Amino acid sequence: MAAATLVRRLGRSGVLPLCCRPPAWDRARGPPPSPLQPPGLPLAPCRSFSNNKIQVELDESSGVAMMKFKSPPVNSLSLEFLTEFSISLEKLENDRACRGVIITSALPKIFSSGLDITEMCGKSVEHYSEFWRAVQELWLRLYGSNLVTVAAVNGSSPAGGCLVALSCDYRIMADNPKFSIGLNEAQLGIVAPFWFKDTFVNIVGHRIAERSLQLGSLHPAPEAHRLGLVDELVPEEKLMEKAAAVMAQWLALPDHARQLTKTMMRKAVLDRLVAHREEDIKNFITFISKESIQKSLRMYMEMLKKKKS
Ligand code: CO8
Repeated sequence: MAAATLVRRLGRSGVLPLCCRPPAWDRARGPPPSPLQPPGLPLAPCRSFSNNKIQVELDESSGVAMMKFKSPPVNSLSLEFLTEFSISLEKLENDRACRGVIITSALPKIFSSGLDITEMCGKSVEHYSEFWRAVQELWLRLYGSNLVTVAAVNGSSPAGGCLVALSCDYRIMADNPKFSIGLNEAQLGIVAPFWFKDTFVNIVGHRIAERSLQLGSLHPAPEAHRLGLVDELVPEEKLMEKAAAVMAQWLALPDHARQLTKTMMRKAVLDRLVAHREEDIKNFITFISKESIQKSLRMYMEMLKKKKS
């Protein structure tokens, strides 16, 4: 399906971030079961849906969904990917059987390479506007989700990929110094917008964020853990087991108390973008349309290609 059609469909579906939606804590649900399948029991009922970019499996007995990015070569966040991602989250959010989602990658070594740079190069103003709205939409939906969100970061995660992880409630990363994570926009000659920065500051604090953003640092996994950018490091083969255990811990609390607390912590940041959304799109278009910025992005893409040869 064309990305533009998906975006229109998303618009019609009335997707709203947590700050604008009625809370889900009035959903009558029983006590939280364990997201780990007990050994020896028949497999729990599982529902799956999948699109070109993302595969989702919901274990109905635990209420935990597994979302896997599967867009080779590097899970870059194209307009189509962002739209599919928002639609998948919306489906889970509206599914009474779902209480939490673990987000990971089906590709080896890469969680997500961030925003698809080709979407920001040599395109029309209308395209930039549509693309940036989709980036905003995804962040509002993920950062404002009522679900428990756990990122199982099983590979490198620059820029927009890092934002996806930062927007979750908890981050577990594979303990491999070759995998790095961070908001490296400055290295591309571009600037992370205020809501990327706010999300980052809320996790690592002002000083670390200030230095890391100015330098466009990509932090190898052990350093990211030391800075608090990721909550835990585990050997790669234990990543999913750990993610399931963390999920069980978070789901052991009553949804309403956890959700109200999350809203209390995140609402101001979400509201800030909601209040300045159109202005933020205009700023993006003005910035990205500058010839000097276009040149920086082209040079960065060339550098990526040269690195291979
Ligand atoms: N967008 C588009 N294409 C990409 C991207 C990307 N983000 N990343 C990689 N690619 C392409 C490469 O060009 C290459 O294409 P081809 O095969 O045609 O030459 C292909 O994907 C594979 O890439 P690599 O060979 O580099 O793969 P590796 O496995 O060696 O490395 C990495 C994977 C580590 C992900 C590496 O590709 C990399 O570092 N990529 C760049 C990541 C990056 O810097 N992303 C930042 C994107 S900007 C963003 O997310 C926020 C922008 C905020 C905008 C604010 C503006 C105001």
